[in-house]
Amino acid sequence: MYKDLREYIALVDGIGALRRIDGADPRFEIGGITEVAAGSPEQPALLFDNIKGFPAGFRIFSNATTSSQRAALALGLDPGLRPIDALKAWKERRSKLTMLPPVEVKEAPFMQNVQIGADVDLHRFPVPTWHKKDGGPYIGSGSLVVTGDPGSDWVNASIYRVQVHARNRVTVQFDHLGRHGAIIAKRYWDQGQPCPIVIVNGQDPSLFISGFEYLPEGASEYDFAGAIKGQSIEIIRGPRTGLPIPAHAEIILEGKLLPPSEVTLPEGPFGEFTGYYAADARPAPVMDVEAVYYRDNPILFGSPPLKPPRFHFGLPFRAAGIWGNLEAAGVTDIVGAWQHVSQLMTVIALKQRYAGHAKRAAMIAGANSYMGRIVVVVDEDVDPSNLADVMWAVTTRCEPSEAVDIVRNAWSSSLDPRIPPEARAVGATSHSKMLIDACKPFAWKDAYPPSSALMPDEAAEIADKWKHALNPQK
Ligand SMILES: Cc1cc2nc3c(=O)[nH]c(=O)nc-3n(C[C@H](O)[C@H](O)[C@H](O)COP(=O)(O)O)c2cc1C
Ligand SMILES: [Mn+2]
Repeated sequence: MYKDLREYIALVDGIGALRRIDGADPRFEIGGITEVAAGSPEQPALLFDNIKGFPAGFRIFSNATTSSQRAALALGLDPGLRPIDALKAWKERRSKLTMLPPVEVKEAPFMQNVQIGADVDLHRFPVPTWHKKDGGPYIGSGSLVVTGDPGSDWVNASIYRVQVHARNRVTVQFDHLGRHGAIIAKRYWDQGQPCPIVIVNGQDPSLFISGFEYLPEGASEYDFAGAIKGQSIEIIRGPRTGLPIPAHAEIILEGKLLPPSEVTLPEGPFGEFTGYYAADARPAPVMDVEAVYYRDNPILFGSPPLKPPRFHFGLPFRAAGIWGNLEAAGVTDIVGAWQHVSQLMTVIALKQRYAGHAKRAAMIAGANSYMGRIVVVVDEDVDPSNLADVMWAVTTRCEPSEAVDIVRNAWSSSLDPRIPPEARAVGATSHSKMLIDACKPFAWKDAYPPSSALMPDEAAEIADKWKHALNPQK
């Protein structure tokens, strides 16, 4: 498996999925190219060099894991797997992972270049302004934010966006106060102390995936990344904070997150994963950047939120979580789970065994679908990862007057663009969810007009057997 981001980029290049781009402008253009590439059929990863206004070698890597193939590669799965099989393989591995704590090493390449105190200058990096109406440049669009609990040895390392405001000032944005970074920071602030903090940019993709996982309080994303790789993450201790830092990362910011009672800065707006700006600039905690370390020819890792279906991860990892939730709740015969429209629509495929089986799955999936307004349940002959097939089932098996339910006051967030202004003003961010039962009605499913189409496994077998004739160029 890859040791660091550079080895991962070489693997991506090896499967022909890397494009190199010279001369782009970090203000809007790199974001624009990233969005166009993420929406194109090949969805290539991008390595920008000779960035306008910056020395050669100061690079930016984007669209790291946006295709299903590269999401599989990042997990160490065969990138040739069909997406639904890759997600299934991940769901199975994920349920059996053993957390693996990091190991300390003596040296880190990012100590090749050190800026301390008055030397700190984030403007030396080509920090992109990703979208046109963004409030400023974001060095953290996929960076790990590392904090340590003052009362225990819990180290949290998850992803929160980081905006640059001045040469040594950035803000960190917690979506809500339940974020682990926010919980830990508050424990320092309540004692009148700033919170020691490290921002890690250009970590390897196992840490990017881990930083997005919902882990329980007290669990470390470093241990989960080690479990993904089957090998401990190598760390060194930050000279100022003592916090563990992945030794092979590219660019590190070390310092303190100041108590908001002392200072905040207006953060955002920032284009969100829904494809909107749901919130205007809001006050956010400020990090005083005391030191910056970076590798020679550093690679800034960027994963800006983009209009759906473009998403940070080409496999819907949250759907793997929901699939696991269904099994844990005792719902049998689930054959697949997927999310479309960047997590905003959840689909479950199952083999109906009893009346109410499909609705049972729909309710559990709906309860756990963050911000998702649409949940669909389909029979086992429908591939949940294929949106056209899912809509075929909806239009030919679902009688809306009988098989659609609306659940009110369900889980969404302030990022939801359809929360009405008056609700948003009082912090009410719930929405309703439509549960669509697109399965054949259980009572007469065996008398349902038979489908003329191949079963998905039959289609896959034929595609494999005749691939030379069907895709002569490959
Ligand atoms: C690219 C990317 C950007 C994200 N940006 C934010 C953010 O700005 N604020 C936030 O609270 N969560 C953000 N998230 C979601 C969190 O990383 C995710 O929910 C994580 O599980 C939170 O970890 P925690 O439980 O340790 O707080 C982002 C996720 C990704 C993949
Ligand atoms: Mn956490």
